[in-house]
Amino acid sequence: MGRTRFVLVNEGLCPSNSPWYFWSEEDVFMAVSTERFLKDLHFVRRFGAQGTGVVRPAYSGPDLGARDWLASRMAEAGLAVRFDAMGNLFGLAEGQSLLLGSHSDSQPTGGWLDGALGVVAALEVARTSLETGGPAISVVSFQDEEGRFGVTTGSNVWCGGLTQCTADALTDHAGVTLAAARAALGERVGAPVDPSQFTGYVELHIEQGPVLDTAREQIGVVTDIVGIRDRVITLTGAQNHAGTTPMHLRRDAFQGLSAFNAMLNDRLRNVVMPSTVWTIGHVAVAPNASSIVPGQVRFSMQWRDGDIARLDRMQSVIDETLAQVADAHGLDVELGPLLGLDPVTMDAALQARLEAAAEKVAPGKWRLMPSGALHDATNVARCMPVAMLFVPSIGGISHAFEEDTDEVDLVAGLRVLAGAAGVA
Ligand code: HGY
Ligand code: MN
Ligand code: MN
Repeated sequence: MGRTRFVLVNEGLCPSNSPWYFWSEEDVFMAVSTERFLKDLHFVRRFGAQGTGVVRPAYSGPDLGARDWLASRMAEAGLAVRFDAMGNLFGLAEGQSLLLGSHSDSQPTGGWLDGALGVVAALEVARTSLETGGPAISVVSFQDEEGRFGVTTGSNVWCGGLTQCTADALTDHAGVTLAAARAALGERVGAPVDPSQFTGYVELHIEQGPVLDTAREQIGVVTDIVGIRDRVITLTGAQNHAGTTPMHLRRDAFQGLSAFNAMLNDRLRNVVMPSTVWTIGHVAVAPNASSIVPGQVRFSMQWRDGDIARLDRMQSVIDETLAQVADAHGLDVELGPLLGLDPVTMDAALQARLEAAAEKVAPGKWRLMPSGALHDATNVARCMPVAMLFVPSIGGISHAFEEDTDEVDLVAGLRVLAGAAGVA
C-alpha cells in the first residue's frame, strides 16, 4: 500500500481548529502514516524470525534486540524512553498521557503480530500526535505477556498484582528463574514508571480466534476479557522396567495423567459453558524412554472462563479428580503455585470512543465481543481505565507461525486506534 496521508475528519475525532476540519465526512483521512507503520511492523518481525513467525521469548536475545530497536524508534519520535526493572519498555510523552501499547515478546513458536501489532500501532499514533500537535500519547511494550515465567508477568508486576520478589522466584519450563533471566537487561533498567501519569490504556491486538474472520468483519471492540487459572502439576509414581513390570503392579505416572485427562473432560461437562476452555499444553514425561515405565509427569493445567465462580468450580473438579486418580494409580500429587487473573470488563467511556471510531472507519464491519485470549489490559485495569480492539486473524489462527492478518485490516485497526485516541 503506497504512502497515504489521512486525517480522520469528524466531530470529536478531529478538533475543529484542525486545518482539515472543513473536509466533508466522506473524505475520511488520518494523519497516521500507513507506510511507516507497516514498514516498522515488518522490521520488528525480523527479531527472532522463523519461517513466517517469530521465536522471541521474554529476555531472549531476539526479545531484547526488538526492544532496543523499538526504544530507538520511540526516541526518534521524541518520546522519553524508559525500561523498568521487569524490562517493560515505555516511550513517555510529557505530563498526563493516554497509554497505548501491548507486548513484543512471543510464545515459544509465536505469530508475527501477537503483541507486536499493538506496540507498533501505538508508536505510529504517538509519533503522529507529536507531529500534528495532538494529545499526549505514551507507548508501552510489556514484558513476558506470553508467560514464559507465569501469566502476563511484566504488566502484573507493573500494576501491583505480583511483587517483584514473588515474580523473581518464578521459573520457566527449563528451570530458569525470572530473576536470572531479567539480569540480561543490564544497564537498560531505569527508574520505575508511575502508572498515575496515564489517563487510561488502549490496546490493539489480533483477535486470535475465528469470529471476525468468519463474519468478514474488520474490527472487534472488546467488552470484557476472560479470567484464567494456571498451574504446573507433578504426578510421581515408580520408574520401572517396561518388560518385566506386570501392568497391575505399575505406578505409571503417564497412565495417571491419561486417566486424569479422560475423567476431567467427562466431569467438566456439567460445569462449563460453550465458551469455557481448559488446556494441558505442556507435558514432561520422565525419564521419557521407550523401555521404562514413566515414574513422573509434570504438566501445565490451564483453564479460562468469564465467570469467577465457574473458575472456582472447575478448580474443585480438577483437585477432586487428581486425588481420585492418584489413589487409583498409587501416585503422589504435587501442585505448583496457582497463577491466575480474574475476568475484567472494559471501561465504558474508552470503549465508546473505540465504537465511534470503528463506526467511522469500518461502518457495518465491526462488532462488540469478549476476549477469550488474555491480555496485559487485564492487569492494567487494576490501575487505570482500559479498553481493547481486535482485528481479524486469518483462519482464526494464532500462537502459531501461520498467524496472519490482511494488511487492509491492520491499517483499519491502526486508524480506529488513532481515532479513539483523538489523533488526527
Ligand atoms: O494466552 C493468551 O491468551 C495470551 O495470548 N498470552
Ligand atoms: Mn498477545
Ligand atoms: Mn499470545
